[in-house]
Amino acid sequence: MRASLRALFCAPRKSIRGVATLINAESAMRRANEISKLGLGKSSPNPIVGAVIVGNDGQIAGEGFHHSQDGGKHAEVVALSKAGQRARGATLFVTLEPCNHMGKTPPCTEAIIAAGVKKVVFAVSDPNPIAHGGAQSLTDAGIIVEEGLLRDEVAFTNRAWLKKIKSSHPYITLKIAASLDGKVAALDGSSKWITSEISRTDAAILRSQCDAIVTGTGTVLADNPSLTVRNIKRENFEFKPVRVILGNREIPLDSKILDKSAETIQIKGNDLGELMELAKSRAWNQILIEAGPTLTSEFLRAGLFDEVFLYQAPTLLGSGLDFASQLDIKTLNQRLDLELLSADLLGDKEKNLRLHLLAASK
Ligand code: AOF
Ligand code: ZN
Repeated sequence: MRASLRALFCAPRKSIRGVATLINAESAMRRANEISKLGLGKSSPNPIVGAVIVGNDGQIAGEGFHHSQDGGKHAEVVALSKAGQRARGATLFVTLEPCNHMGKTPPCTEAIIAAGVKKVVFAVSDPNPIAHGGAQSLTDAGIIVEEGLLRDEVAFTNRAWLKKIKSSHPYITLKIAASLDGKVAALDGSSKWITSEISRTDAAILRSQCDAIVTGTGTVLADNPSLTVRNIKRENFEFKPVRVILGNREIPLDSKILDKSAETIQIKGNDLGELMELAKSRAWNQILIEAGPTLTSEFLRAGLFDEVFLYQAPTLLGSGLDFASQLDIKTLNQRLDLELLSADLLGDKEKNLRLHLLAASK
């Protein structure tokens, strides 16, 4: 931690009855990072952002996160209005550099200056050319500005939007549910259910965080999935990611994916470029691929993925269908390496494994 931050906030200490614990700079930013995640799946085309205001008494005076169902208010403005008069002389911790532009809402820099905030600490500078320049405006107004506290952690949390804003392409998450030997179905095609209920609930959280869920006609015909988000309680949000079907085959009109519970878009053929164009035109931050071996292999082959969530059940399916069976790898040096980020055990009695992997070059 930088010396100046240390000077402003005492280190956290044990709470004595009646004396609340003071919050230090790192904890405040960590809190901002945590609450920013509440906006996942509800911020597109905008970023997820969290803001925490620490008052002169060293206590949290207000906090907020960005989501689209709040008139598009930015996190800083939500936190400032919660803090009210306590924002005067306070420090604002925010995950993204405050915006400097008149967009859907007025510049956050103006609101911060007007509220009498003394210091602003942000984690990641804003790469959006329209909004950029907040740090300079705040400095010009005499506010102490510090950048970079928990930068890597916060940038990882906001990785989808940061990728989208820099490349115009959405962040692509592949979800795979397989047996221990990497099969997504038995030889006869039966596949319901390989992974446990807890794994499936966990995967539903992934759905809730994405703007679109992509599958293939093969999966629609084999499994008749609805690809909706059910039973996810977060801030009373309703999650309705767009469902996208790729492929040439006709699907029955009464397929669940064609029901009214969310928008569905069909792309004839397997042109991933067309999907990328659609994502760009909608400014989606993140898409989730929940498809069978053919389409999953296509994304892997094309390098069109950023991360993989592989849910594995401790069961063997022998000569069933491999999730990457169409990946035409003939020799070891053609292999596709991924970076293993974490491996978690899900469940209690019936345990599954969740591997979180990143595309190796990212
Ligand atoms: C947000 N929420 O909490 C912050 C943002 O389209 P606008 O006018 O809402 O502006 C969006 C830009 O503002 C966004 O791309 C980012 O650069 C900046 N900061 N945006 O949606 C927030 N702090
Ligand atoms: Zn703003």
